[in-house]
This record gives sequence, C-alpha cells and structure tokens, in this order.
Amino acid sequence: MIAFDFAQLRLIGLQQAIAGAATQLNVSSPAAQLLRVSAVHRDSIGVHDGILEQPSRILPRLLHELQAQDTILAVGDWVAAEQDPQGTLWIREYLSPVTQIARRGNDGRRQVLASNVDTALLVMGLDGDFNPRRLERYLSIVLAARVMPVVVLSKADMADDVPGKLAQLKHRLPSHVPLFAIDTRHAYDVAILEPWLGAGQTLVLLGSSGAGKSSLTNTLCAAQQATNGVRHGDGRGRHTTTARSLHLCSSGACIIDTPGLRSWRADADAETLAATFDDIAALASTCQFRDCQHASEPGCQVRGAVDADRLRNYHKLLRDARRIDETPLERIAARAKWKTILKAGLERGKDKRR
Ligand SMILES: Nc1nc2c(ncn2[C@@H]2O[C@H](COP(=O)(O)OP(=O)(O)OP(=O)(O)O)[C@@H](O)[C@H]2O)c(=O)[nH]1
Ligand SMILES: [Mg+2]
Ligand SMILES: [Zn+2]
Repeated sequence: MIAFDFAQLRLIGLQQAIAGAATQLNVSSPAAQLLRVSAVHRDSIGVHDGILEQPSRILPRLLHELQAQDTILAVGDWVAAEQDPQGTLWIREYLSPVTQIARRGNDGRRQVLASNVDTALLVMGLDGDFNPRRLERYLSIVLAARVMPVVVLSKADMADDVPGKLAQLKHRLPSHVPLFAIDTRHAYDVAILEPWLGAGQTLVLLGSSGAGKSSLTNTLCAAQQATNGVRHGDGRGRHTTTARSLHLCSSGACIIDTPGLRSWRADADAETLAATFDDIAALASTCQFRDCQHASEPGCQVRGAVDADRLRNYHKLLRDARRIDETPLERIAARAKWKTILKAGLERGKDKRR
C-alpha cells in the first residue's frame, strides 16, 4: 500500500484507473512515493510529484524485469520511488500503462513514445510539411494504442490554400477524427482545443520537426520552451526539441512534447491497421472477391469511394506491418531464398555466355 495525495498528483494527470492500481502496489516502506515519469535521460529519469521534478534512478532489479518484458520506462509512466540515506531517489516499482504509444525504428526495434495518454495532437504544418500519407501513418499508431487523435494543422496564418488542404483531409480521413487549422502561437486560436484539455487529461504532441509542437505547448502551457525558425527553402525544422518532456497546462491538463520523428514505422499489425482504415474495411466487406485488391476487379465497392492515394497508402502500411510480423528466422529464410534465386540467375547468365 502506498500513500499519495490524489489532488496534487491530478495536476500531472493522475486518473482513477492508475490510482486504483497504485493501491495494489507491493511496497511496504512508508517512505515510498507515487510519481510520474516526466523526462527520460540517458542515465537518469525525471520524476514529477505534481509540484516538483527531481532526478531518479531505476533499481537494477526493476530494469531487468522491464527488459525481460521488452519494454522500458517512458514519459507518462507512473512509478513508486523511494529515497536512500544518501539522498538518491530509486524507482522500485512501475504500474503497467493504460495506454502506450509506440513506433518501430527502421531497425525494427520497438520504441515507446509516451504512456498513459488520453489524446494525441497530430501537428502538421499547412506549409511544406503538409503530407496526408504521413498523417495517416501517425493516425495508425495513435488509433492502434486506443488513444484519441486530434489533427492540428499549424501555420494557417501563412500557408497557401488553407481551405483546399482542409477540404482534402476532410474528404480523405475518417469523419470521427477532429481537424483544426490554427496559428499555434496564439491563445485565441488554440482555445479550440479546450474540450481535450480538461483537468487530469494527458496529451502528447506528435509531428515532424518544425511543425509547431513546442510553439503549441508554449501557448497551451504558457511555458517557455525553445522553438526554432524553419530553414529557408525546404521548410524543414532543425530538431529544436531533443527529448520528450511533460508540461503542466493552466487548464489542468498536462502535455508531453516530443522531438520530431525522422523515419519510423507504425507499431501496428495488419489487424489494427484494418481497424484504423475502417472505412476501407467496411466497404471491402461488400466487394465481390474476398481477396479483392480494389484494383481492377469487377464490382469493387472500394475503388471510387475511397481516396485513391489513401488506398495506396493503406496497402503500403499493410506491407510494412507484414514485414514487422515476420520473425527474425522468417526474415533469414526469406533472404536465403532470394540469395538462391539470385545465384541461380547468375549461374544461368554464365551458362549463356559460355
Ligand atoms: N507563422 C506561424 N509560425 C509557426 C506556427 N507554428 C510554429 N511556427 C514557427 O515554426 C517554427 C518551428 O516551431 P517549433 O514549435 O519549434 O516546432 P517543433 O514541432 O517543436 O519542432 P522540433 O522541436 O524540431 O520537433 C518556429 O519558428 C515557430 O515560431 C504557426 O502556426 N504560424
Ligand atoms: Mg519542439
Ligand atoms: Zn474491392
């Protein structure tokens, strides 16, 4: 049993489900505290008690347990920690997250972006950053984690053809995904996000570098985080934010700002992807053939009804997901098979030349 002040921890997003699980924690010491991970550094973990952030370390025993489960502490996790006589704060226990947003790096390794998040604000610039396919990829990782997505289109004040781009996304994305075009630097504009900013709510900001995530965090939290100008020419940012961090908002919500992601894949299997693109799945169920590719099959219900590029993107993401689902042994076998085929091809070439 661990004692904690619900009202104080609510400032950093404590909710009933976690509070309930915390009372079941196996900690005997009266000095143990319930804290939230607010920053993850190479050799220390920032933990927050609703008022202050302090550095802490993970007990080696817990680190091994986490590694055995192929997971790691992420910003947003709830932990039980205790100070030793030397003043070092040690994380002893961790509460399984209610939600966890993760991606796959290009090396196939899973990386947790944030834990215990209610809403993900997907920030995309209406300038050169505008890319519906990338947005759909973000949507798939967020929906796979059962987190509510809200699309925030930034730089509405300076981009060309804002109504056209908005209409394009409205036509393309499922209708239950809210969509706003704003100037992230103005309180008046960001007030439209109020329904997702209630007390005890946790939001994570995702999007490319330079999209305006830190600007939005600053406006929402009146915090002072570094933001940066965009390079001329390519419209890309410079990776101003280098680590994920948790910020308290005046509305009582808290926000996890993240650095722009460079290259990654959704951590979703084919089944979750189908759920993400449920408009396609619903229409596909009425196609004449069960394995309809929605290409040139007669009587296809999907082609024509779904944005063509959205359909292509869905198929690309599915291929990526299948690649992740392959076990390392299957990958080796597939590679060996190609080697044999290639070698046979070379041999044939030699024969011909002889
Ligand atoms: N005009 C205009 N400029 C914006 C808007 N949002 C962001 N900016 C500018 O775009 C630049 C990049 O914004 P940041 O908030 O640092 O971008 P970020 O998403 O945090 O980028 P990383 O930390 O690198 O991932 C800054 O110069 C901002 O002032 C907007 O809505 N309108
Ligand atoms: Mg930033
Ligand atoms: Zn079809």
